[in-house]
Amino acid sequence: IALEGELRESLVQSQFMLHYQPQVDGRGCILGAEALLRWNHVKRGVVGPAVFVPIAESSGLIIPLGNWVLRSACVQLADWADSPALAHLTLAVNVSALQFRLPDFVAEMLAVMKETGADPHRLKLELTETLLIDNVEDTIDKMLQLKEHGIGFSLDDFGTGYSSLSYLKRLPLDQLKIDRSFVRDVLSDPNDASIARSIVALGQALGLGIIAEGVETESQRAFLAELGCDCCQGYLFGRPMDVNMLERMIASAP
Ligand code: G
Ligand code: G
Ligand code: NA
Ligand code: MN
Repeated sequence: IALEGELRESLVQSQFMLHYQPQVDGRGCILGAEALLRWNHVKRGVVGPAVFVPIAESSGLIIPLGNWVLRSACVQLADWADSPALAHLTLAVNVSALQFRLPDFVAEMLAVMKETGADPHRLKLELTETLLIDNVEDTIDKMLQLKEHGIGFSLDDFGTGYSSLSYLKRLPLDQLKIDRSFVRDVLSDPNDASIARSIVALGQALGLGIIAEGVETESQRAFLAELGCDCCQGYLFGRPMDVNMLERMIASAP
């Protein structure tokens, strides 16, 4: 409850920021980044979303906060578009199911794109399987409307939730994200290896891109590449970092 009040106050005082974690292709080239929300708390220091997103969701603050995230991400995309070295970058943004379910989410998203001048083709929304539990029709409808404008969709934390394969088939997704809980022990746990292999096969069968998250070692990367998953995100390539660090990293890439 104390945190809820502080969250509300922080939104007013703009104590939030986005960090960016690189997403790379099979050659290690940075294709883009995932935007990850951070709370720069006056006393606690930098607080991660695992702590405050649940509170923001239960209090309804996730809506203004989520709007701030979308707007900030789009401002960043528009800024990159002006720089030849950065204009190709895509940005993946996490959207809470609570926000995605709002009747005016599509209108809001399109207004943000228009006001910021961000290219919708560079924006990827990360959704979670929670959206598949009820009102799948509404989810599909909204996704189709946004896809018409060029926005892409990635299914986050795939395999950890409630996804039914019949829904998966119907969702107009672009990408599946292999959850880091399967990546962690992919070399030592045959079950995790089987799950990763199955997710890759499923993605390929459905014509979807695959990205693995939580890739920390070169052997994990090589194993996933062998399975057919080239795109990766994880500490091996970079921790979530501020935008200046990301831009410097790209500038110094060979
Ligand atoms: O950055 P970190 O690994 O601590 O993120 C923890 C979780 O918080 C991840 O599951 C991520 O999807 C979620 N998260 C990060 N940024 C945002 C955001 O801007 N909005 C929402 N809704 N969730 C986020
Ligand atoms: O699924 P979600 O969007 O919540 O995942 C993003 C979270 O995973 C962020 O909190 C980020 O800090 C964390 N993360 C990113 N890369 C790695 C990694 O290589 N290893 C571990 N353990 N966590 C990671
Ligand atoms: Na995510
Ligand atoms: Mn995830």
